[in-house]
Amino acid sequence: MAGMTHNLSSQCRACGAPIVAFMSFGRMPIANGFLKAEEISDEYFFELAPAFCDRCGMFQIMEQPRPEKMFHEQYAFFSSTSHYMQAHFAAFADVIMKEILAGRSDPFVVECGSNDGIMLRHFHDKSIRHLGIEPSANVADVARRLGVCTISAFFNRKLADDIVSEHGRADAILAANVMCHIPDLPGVAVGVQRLLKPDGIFVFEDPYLGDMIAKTSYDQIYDEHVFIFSVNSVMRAFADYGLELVDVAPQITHGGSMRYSLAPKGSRKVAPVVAEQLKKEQAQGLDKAETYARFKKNCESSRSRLMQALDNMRRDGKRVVGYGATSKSTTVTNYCGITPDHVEFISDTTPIKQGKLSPGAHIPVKPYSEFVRDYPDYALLFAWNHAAEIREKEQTFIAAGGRWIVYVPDVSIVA
Ligand code: DWN
Repeated sequence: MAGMTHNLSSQCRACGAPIVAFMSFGRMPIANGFLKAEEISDEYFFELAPAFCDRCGMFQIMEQPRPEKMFHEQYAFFSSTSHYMQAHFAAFADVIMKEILAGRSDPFVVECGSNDGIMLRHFHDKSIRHLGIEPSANVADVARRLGVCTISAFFNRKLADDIVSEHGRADAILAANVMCHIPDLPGVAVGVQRLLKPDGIFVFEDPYLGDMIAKTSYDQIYDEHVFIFSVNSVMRAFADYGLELVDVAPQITHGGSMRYSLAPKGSRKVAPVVAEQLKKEQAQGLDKAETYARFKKNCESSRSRLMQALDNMRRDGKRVVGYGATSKSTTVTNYCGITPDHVEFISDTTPIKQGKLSPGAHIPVKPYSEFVRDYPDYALLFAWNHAAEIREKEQTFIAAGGRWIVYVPDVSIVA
């Protein structure tokens, strides 16, 4: 594998059983690979094809670009761009402090993929010992400037051992929107097992498979998301490493996520909600191949309906602008065939994305001021997971006659 530009697996990354893709989204670029015009000829592509493991229920992509291609010193996603997400992570930190750390002497918290310090800064503010692990050096720098202790590295068993030698074991290991990015899940599980105190807890959250299937939010599938987890697949993946799933809690973030709490086996009571969620997953058919065949059909129909709407708008001479140059939008634009003829530009508040082109589709990304300067007829809501926050602050756009094009859970035009 060394020297290759991608990880290609025909075996389940969690249990090793053979897996076969049930559909393909086609040739896909790096989701956060915003680029300059002169970089187009070197743009990297891979095949985005998801598979479902019949044996352990793990939903995953077959081929993933090497981590260094995705997470580096020019990483384009900064967690703190959303006010709602800031509030979410403040609340997450609060729960950990109150329910896990309270009463412990000199607790130590480790966060994998700590991004710009959106969660750990709350531990820093309370002078709680903490360590962030963030491979993308530019976002890690933002965290360091806030005073958050951060190292730029990928989490694995070797790093876990190094942390134990230098700081001791952790009372809590946290991760948000990170575990689903790491292809070596067994390596993570061993690392967590070694780093965690016997009475410690590992809490992570990620986009939830049940929501993705129910809403046809296929845009959650892109290079960074090697896994889309379910309660069943997480429970099984960590069980072999002595980590028991003791609690789960659905979250509204990122269009529907799940928070998983794992602890050394037998160290905590398993909350009844774990069994309840497993039942719900069975009722939803998350363990059945036909569910994924139906998902494929739903994706195709979502694509036709969205393209029909955009083609009609183009024919009628309407201006359409994208809202939020999300990672997810890379899957949508490339899978559906959306071009700069359909979408004039994408408005985004992140400076590093502005002035560049969107991956693959090459739609210009412009600052938010361009959106406000001359409102379009329609805004294609790529950042649909932040719809509540965005629609609340864009009342003037609607008052000016603008309309949203949404595609999750259904393609529709809304005020
Ligand atoms: O797991 C991941 C999730 C958590 O974040 C990563 N793999 C990468 C990233 O995914 P994403 O890019 O799809 O995340 P968001 O949060 O949906 O991205 C929102 C984008 O929209 C950002 O570029 C910021 C932008 N934005 C904006 O321009 N105006 C966001 C808001 C709320 C706004 O008002």
